[in-house]
Amino acid sequence: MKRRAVVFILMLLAIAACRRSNAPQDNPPPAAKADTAAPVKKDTVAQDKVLLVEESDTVEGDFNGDGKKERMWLNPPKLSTTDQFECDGSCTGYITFSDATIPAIPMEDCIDGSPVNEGDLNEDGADDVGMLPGWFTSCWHQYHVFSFRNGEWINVVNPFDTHCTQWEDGVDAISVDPNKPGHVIIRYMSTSDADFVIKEKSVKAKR
Ligand SMILES: [Ca+2]
Ligand SMILES: [Ca+2]
Repeated sequence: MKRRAVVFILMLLAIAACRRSNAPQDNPPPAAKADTAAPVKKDTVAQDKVLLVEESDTVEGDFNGDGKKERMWLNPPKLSTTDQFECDGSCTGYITFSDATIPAIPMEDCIDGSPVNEGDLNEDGADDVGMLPGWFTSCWHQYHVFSFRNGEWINVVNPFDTHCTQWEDGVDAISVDPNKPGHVIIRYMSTSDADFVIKEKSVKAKR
């Protein structure tokens, strides 16, 4: 990370030198100052949890509704080095937050994937967390949506079945129901249907 910062500074110096030679009357562009802040932010994420997480692998949002943005990411379980489709221990991944006061969300049977900032679906003032757990096999996975309430994570809606084709097609799995206050529309597929049709229904958003 230090090396990257050095490279970054060298690049800035090179750009500055370039600008000076081309247009000596120009003031230094304000954008350069803003850019230098980026690596510092990245360091902050790592220091908070003593974990080397690239900022690009994290997702920003205000998940506890305190008005301050934090970042989240998945800490995946360790995979077995000897057995295929097995973990070294449990296959539980943890959605982890840069704000250490927010407890991690354990995700059983989750070896990879990225949590999603779903916005404030249940209109309680905090962003909600969506998670499609990655697994070794199968195209069927349940989508989970969480809300932080009184120091605990609750399901905004019960986890619902989704198929990989709907994700590949870019279908939004959950959004606020504009016609029914306090409700969300979920888009899902039923494992009992062989026709692979995306269904949608309006359900109450818990908060
Ligand atoms: Ca926050
Ligand atoms: Ca919310």
